[in-house]
Amino acid sequence: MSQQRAVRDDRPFMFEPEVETTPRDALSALQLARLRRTLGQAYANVPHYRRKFEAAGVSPDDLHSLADIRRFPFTMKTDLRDNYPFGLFAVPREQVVRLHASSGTTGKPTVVGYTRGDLDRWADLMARSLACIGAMPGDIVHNAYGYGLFTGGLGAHAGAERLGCTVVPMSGGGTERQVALMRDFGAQVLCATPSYALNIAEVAEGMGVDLRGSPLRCGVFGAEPWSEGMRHDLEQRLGIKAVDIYGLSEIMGPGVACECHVAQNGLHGWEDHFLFEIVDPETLEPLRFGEAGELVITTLTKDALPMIRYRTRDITRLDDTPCACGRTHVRIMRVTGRDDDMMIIRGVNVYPSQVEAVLVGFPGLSPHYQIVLRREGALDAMTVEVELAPEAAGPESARARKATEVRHHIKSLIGVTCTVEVKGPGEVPRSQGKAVRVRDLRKQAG
Ligand code: DLL
Repeated sequence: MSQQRAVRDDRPFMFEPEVETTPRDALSALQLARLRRTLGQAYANVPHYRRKFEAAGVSPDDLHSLADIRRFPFTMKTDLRDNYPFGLFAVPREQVVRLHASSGTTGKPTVVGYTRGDLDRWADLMARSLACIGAMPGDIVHNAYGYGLFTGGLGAHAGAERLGCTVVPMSGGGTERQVALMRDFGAQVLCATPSYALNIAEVAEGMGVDLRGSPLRCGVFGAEPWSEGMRHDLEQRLGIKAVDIYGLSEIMGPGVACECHVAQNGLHGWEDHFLFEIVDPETLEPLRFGEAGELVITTLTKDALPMIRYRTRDITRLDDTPCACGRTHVRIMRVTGRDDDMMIIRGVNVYPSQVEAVLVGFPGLSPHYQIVLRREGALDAMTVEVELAPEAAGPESARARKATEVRHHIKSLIGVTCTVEVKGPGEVPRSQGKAVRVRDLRKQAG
């Protein structure tokens, strides 16, 4: 009971209330001091940064205000690859107690490392994020993020333990068993990618397990773009509050930013540990609060792998207006896609999340979809494969009518002409982690 009351209070439960509500000017002063230290460490200990700073004609002594960060060069994923595996570490490798890596579709993986102190701060930030999302000490946390080189599983695990929760370390896959254990243990919090959470909801329905009537209260969903429609669908099917969490391995992992369950409107970026900027992805000029562009992050407390002005490729905007939850940290609005996920179909720029926004909640459809890209002559062509809802199954002619309807909606809402294939229930592959939204057949076709 007391847990439920705390969640409904005007001032919600916070893991580190003083830091989370620090006035913005004090937060900026803290950022400046920590930024000086980080730039100094990068310059002194990482030859790559020293070379890049010197080529740009700057040194850490040139930083007098936070705005001076703009004089420093950007860091990109290619810098990590070029220095594979450990070349960007700012401490001797022996002080690195954990490695993670992202597979990457081409070439070498991106390797990241953590000192014991880095892991400690990550666990604190994840505990802070989980509490922000609505988890409470004592909750049973069912963690279906993948364990291993991916940061999701171990990141959420450490945070839940730090918050004082009981963690069930499931990882992804074996969905029927996941549902059975969620029911048997009475999980209150589910950590998963939104696409895998949808898979879990569907399997539970198929097994006749009503998670809506279970103690499950909140979903900690991230690691891939998702839409408001998907949020609504997950909340209805699971009987929870579905809350967004953001992060990336290069910066830390999950817990760089998360929504609060109070407003569910933008993700608080933890500014005592990170400096956030938005730049125009073409000109790289800084943009103001409210303007959409590429998110650039500088770490302020990472020892093993300081990142200076890391270009995330994620497109979003920042909002520094006060939030109903009382937290003062800037809000990063929902990341709708990466600029490298953008497709250009007959001259129109399209993100997969725009297609999702049309499909989720569309009468008679399930929110399972894939986008297939093919080459037709000199042009790229897009086929959207989407599934009929089980209760909407009907004759072939009904499917064809549904496909025409969806095609018209995509044309009128996104402005792009595509083919739509309506598949039978279960025919679109299910996700066990990050969903594969786009199948690109253009290269195979030659
Ligand atoms: O996905 C870390 C994570 C794990 C975040 C669990 C949240 C929950 P990476 O595998 O390095 O790390 O992928 C990072 O995933 O640059 C975004 O493009 C995307 N991404 C992560 N969270 C979100 C989100 C983890 N909430 C990349 N919304 C990022 C949209 C997201 N995209």
